Amino acid sequence: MRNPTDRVTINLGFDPERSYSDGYKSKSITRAWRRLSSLQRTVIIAAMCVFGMCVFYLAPVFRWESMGREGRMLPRNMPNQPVDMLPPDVLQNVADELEKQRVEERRKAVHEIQDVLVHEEKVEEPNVADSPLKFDTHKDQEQAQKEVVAKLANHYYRHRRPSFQQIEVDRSADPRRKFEAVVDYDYFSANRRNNPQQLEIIEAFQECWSAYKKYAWGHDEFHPITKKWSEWFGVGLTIVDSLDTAIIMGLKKEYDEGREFVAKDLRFDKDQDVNLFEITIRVLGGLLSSYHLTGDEIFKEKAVDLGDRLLPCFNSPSRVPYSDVNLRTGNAHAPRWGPDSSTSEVTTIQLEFKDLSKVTGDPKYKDAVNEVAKHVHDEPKKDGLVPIFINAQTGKLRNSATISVGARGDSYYEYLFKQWIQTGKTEDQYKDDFVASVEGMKRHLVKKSEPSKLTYIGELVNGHSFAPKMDHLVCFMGGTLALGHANGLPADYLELGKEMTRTCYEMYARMPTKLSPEIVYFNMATGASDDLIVKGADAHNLLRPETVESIFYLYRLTQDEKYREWGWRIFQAFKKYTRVPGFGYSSINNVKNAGSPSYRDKLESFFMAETLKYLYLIFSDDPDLIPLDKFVINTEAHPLPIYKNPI
Ligand code: DMJ
Repeated sequence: MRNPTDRVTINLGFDPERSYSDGYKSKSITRAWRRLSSLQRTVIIAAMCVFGMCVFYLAPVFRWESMGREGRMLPRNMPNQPVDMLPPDVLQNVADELEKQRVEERRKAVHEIQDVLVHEEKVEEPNVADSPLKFDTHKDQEQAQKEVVAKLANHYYRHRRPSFQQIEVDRSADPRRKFEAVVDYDYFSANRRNNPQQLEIIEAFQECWSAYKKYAWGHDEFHPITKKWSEWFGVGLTIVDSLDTAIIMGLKKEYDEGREFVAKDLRFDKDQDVNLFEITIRVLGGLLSSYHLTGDEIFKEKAVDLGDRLLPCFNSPSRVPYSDVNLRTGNAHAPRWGPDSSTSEVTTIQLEFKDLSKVTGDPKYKDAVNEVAKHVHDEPKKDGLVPIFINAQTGKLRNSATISVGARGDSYYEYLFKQWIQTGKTEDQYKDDFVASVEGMKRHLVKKSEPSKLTYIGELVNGHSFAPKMDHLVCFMGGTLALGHANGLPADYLELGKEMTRTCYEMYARMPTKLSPEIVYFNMATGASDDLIVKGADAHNLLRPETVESIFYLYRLTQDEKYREWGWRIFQAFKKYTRVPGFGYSSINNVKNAGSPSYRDKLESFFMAETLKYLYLIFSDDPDLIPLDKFVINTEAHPLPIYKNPI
């Protein structure tokens, strides 16, 4: 082995100790060179070539290493000597070390990609083990794999930090990553494409938005005939309620306008009584959904402020919340019209308050609503069915009240099922109560009409007398049952869901305007000529969403094109009879009078929040747009994340 201090000496024929500063001129170097023999000249040229090559190949490496390679230490065994003095074995060691580092770098990069893969799999992969959800059945496997790979690559490059030595993926850069279940989706991507049906639905949304903006901006509701506005909560309800529809439709301008309102003008410090249920599903739900879809903290901030102001409702002796509260004073009370709260109202706040606890990490919101849910769970019921009133003082369900899946009862059943979904099917008491209630419905409420045998869900007046009456509100049930089946509930749930959705569609198709009335009675007498009876006082249409909501679920889950046809016919009927050209849409008084349906002069906020959103989604071919195994959609059509554990 060679001694690292060994030298190769070449005699150049001049005194190496003397320098240019001693007065030598370049001429003397030329003279000295000429005095050398040709052998000496060849040796010198060869040596210079070798030296030059060494400098060329090794200097960049050593400059990189000696700079610490952006913070990294030099190879531990690297001697502190000039490069041209390193013996080959040392050079070999250095080269080996560098190679090891390169390999390590690659290994870490591979791990980083694998980490992303694992994370993406957690996020993206439908829970096929316990769910019969069949997304993308139309795609062949190869195409699906390509898409997954492309997505992973995109994700990886989006999250990669600029300098290669920083190998940790910084997930906090994208706030949406905080929500374990939410898929990355670029709602405002220039690459998004809408089909002609979606474009027409977007046009309807934009017409409503711009008329509201011109005449009612910042107020709760718009009246498109008189071009006036009205207040309910005084919080710009239409903006907050419909903002996530703008996001889902990819409408950046409308989203920016709404977001600016929320950031600058949305205030809850108001001497204003509000209904706990209505403001929760529309405003709290709308803020939380916009937060989840965009990751913008302003929505969370406002949601927390509102949630805190609603909490005094739960300070009742029974913990069943009062129906109303003053946003500024926190004074909570029963409704002006009576001592009871509606059963559906006290049981349709759970998804939103639990989500608020999840995003803030503060359990106080979920504790409040879980107590109510537990209380109602423990109350005696009629085969899983509940009367539509509950007393906040005593906590007792009013057993003499009507049992209905329509007004004041509807979303009790909906939120039983959706609470089970929200926490990844980990809290079976909700599913069990839902299943019990569906069995109760089958036993007491589900009937068939004459002559067409339309399946419907009637009511038990005063808790015992059957009435063949169904609110349009009940029409959410078809979609919820279908989603139940998609999440493992029995096949007859899907069948009942399909039958109910057909009946609800018939409630539109059989009217002269092709729009459903608010309430329908079903003919039970054999020999009757028509299944549907509509009383004069029930013939109005408020632009409600429940039927298109169910059509959305049925289309997503079965891909049966007839649901798109139904959705399109309903939308065309809305356009024909409820549109106020240039000013959006209005509820109407009489669906039985195609010649003069007569405007009620109100654009309900749920038309933009729900009806147009579901219609738009019915025509979406993009399975990543609000996937049903990642989002649970609240009763006002605001998508919230599905989590994996109890909240
Ligand atoms: C909406 O506010 C919600 O869908 C609620 O659950 C029932 N009523 C309206 C729409 O009809």
